[in-house]
Amino acid sequence: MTFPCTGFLYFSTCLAQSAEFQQTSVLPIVGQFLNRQHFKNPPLLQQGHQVIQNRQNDEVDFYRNWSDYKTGFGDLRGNFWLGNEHIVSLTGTPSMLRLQLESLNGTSGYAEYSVFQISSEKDNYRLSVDGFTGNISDSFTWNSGQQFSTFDRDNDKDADYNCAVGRGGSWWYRQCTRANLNGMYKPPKWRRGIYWEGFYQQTDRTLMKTTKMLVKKP
Ligand SMILES: [Ca+2]
Repeated sequence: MTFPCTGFLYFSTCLAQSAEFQQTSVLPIVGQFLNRQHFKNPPLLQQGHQVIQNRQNDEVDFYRNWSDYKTGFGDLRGNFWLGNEHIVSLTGTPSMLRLQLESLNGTSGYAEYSVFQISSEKDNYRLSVDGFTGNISDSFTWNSGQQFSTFDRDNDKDADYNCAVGRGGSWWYRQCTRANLNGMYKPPKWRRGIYWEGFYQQTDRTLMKTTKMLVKKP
């Protein structure tokens, strides 16, 4: 028997089987992601969690331009960025962020932020994040107040350097960052790789095997 792990059914059945997603809210957003012409009307999170970023292997290139990060890319069954426009909608009401990280050597950790919001594109998706708890370092609050950057839209704080190019990813770079979860799928000893300061030092700088970012409602 073939399990119907495609499209909307994938999220409503397959993904929901894992313990961490037992509370995941299954939203029409999944079908819309797969059907880009509907992206202009993103639905809002109603309850539970919404995964906004997931990485588990190198099948999807995260070194993408502004437009791709705006609308989202990848495969919702694997590696993806949900899209900044969707995150704006999701965080339009009070939201929390949870990050789950796992290194190739098996070390895992999490961080939670009781405040998470990004502003509109007019303000270059500026980040507001605060209220850290977790069992890894806080490597994200430092970026709060900073606008989003991609290699083709340099909004970072370094006038002489393009952090997105230098770090091989897209993030709320400042000058530049202590976390780089959209970096290249390479070990953090490589400057453009995925990393989370503090965590990669705990894990002997091995590859960050999986990352997950979830928006939660308090
Ligand atoms: Ca710059």
